[in-house]
Amino acid sequence: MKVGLVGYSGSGKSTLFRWLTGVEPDPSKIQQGQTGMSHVPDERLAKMAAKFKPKKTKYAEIAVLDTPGLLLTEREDNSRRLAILREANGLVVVLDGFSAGNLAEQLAKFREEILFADLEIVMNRVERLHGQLKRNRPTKEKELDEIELALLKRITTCLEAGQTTTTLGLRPDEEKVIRSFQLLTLKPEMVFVSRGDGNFTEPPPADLLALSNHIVTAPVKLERELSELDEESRTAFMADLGLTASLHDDVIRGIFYGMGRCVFFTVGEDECRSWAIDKGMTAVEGAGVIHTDLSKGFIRAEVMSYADFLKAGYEEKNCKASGTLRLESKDYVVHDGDIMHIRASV
Ligand SMILES: Nc1nc2c(ncn2[C@@H]2O[C@H](COP(=O)(O)OP(=O)(O)O)[C@@H](O)[C@H]2O)c(=O)[nH]1
Ligand SMILES: [Mg+2]
Repeated sequence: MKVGLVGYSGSGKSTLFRWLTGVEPDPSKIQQGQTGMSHVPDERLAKMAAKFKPKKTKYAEIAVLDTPGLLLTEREDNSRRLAILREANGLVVVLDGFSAGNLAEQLAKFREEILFADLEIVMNRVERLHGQLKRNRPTKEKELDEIELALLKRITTCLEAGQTTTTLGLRPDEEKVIRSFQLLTLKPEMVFVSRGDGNFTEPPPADLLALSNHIVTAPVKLERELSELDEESRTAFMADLGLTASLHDDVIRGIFYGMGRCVFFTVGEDECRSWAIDKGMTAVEGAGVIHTDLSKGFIRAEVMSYADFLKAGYEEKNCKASGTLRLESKDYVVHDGDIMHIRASV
C-alpha cells in the first residue's frame, strides 16, 4: 500500500515524510513525488521474535509518497499537482496545526479541490463518450458506452452536489468501469495534524472532529528535534514537556490502521514476520500476500489468535492441547494479530 501525503504547500508534509521514513526529501524530486518506506512497528512481533530468536525478523511496511501539495493562490496548477496521487491507494491530508489557521477550513477546502479534480476527469470522459456515440460503431460497444455514460452522469451529479463518490455505494461492477480514472474521492482518506510545540497536547478542535473519524496528531518538528538530542538531554527535555515516549511508532500505526490495513503473523525459528493485508481479507487472500503459489494450492490455514498464543506461552503445542489452534478454510476472515500457517499443495 502506498499512502500519499497531501494538503497545501507548507502544511508540514515533507517534515512528516522525513520523520516517518527517515528519507531526506529531495527538492529535485518533489514535483514527481518522492517515495519512502516505513516499517509498521509491532510489539507483538518483537515479543515473539525475542522468544523464537529467528534468523530474520521482518515487519510489514507501508510506502509513503511525499507530494508538492496544492497552492492556495494559483489554483490552475492544482489538478496537475493532484495527478501524482492517482497511484496512491490512500490519502493522508496533512493539516498545518502549528500556525494559527483554522483546521476544519483547511480540510474542507482541500476536499473541495479533490472533488473538483475528479469532476474535471469525469466530465472530460463524458464529453469523449458523447462524441464516440455519434459515430457508427458496433451495437455491443455502443451499449457499453451508454452504460458508462449513465454511471458517469450519476457521479457528476454527486460531485457537483459536493459529495464524495463513496456516498454513491457503487457496485463492484460499476467500480470496475471507473477504476482506471483512479478518482481521488474514492480513495480512503485520513487526517494528520502537525502540531506546534505549544499546543500538541490539546485534542483536535470539535469542528475538525465533526469532519473526520480518522485523525492522528503529533508535534513533528519537536519530535524530530528531540530525536537529535543525546539520550540524557532528551529524557530531561521530554520530562519537562510531560512526554513519556516518542509518538513515532503510534503515528505510523495510526496511519496504517487508519487506512484500513491490519497484519497477520508467521512465526518460526527461521523467520518471524508480520504481513500487511486489508481488513476483511480472507485466509486465501492472505496466503496470496505471502506467495501466489500458496493461494493457488491453498488447502487449510492453521490459525491462532495472538492473545491465545501469548496465553499459551508462545507454544503451539499448548494451543493445540487447549483447542485454540484452529483449522480454517479459504473464506475465513483474517483478524489482526492472527498467527497463521498456510497448508498448501505446491
Ligand atoms: N512548529 C512546527 N513547524 C513545522 C512543523 N512541521 C513543519 N513545520 C515547518 O513548516 C514549514 C513547511 O514544512 P514542510 O514540511 O516543508 O511543508 P510541505 O510544503 O507541506 O512539505 C517548514 O518551515 C517547517 O519547519 C511542525 O510540526 N511544527
Ligand atoms: Mg514539501
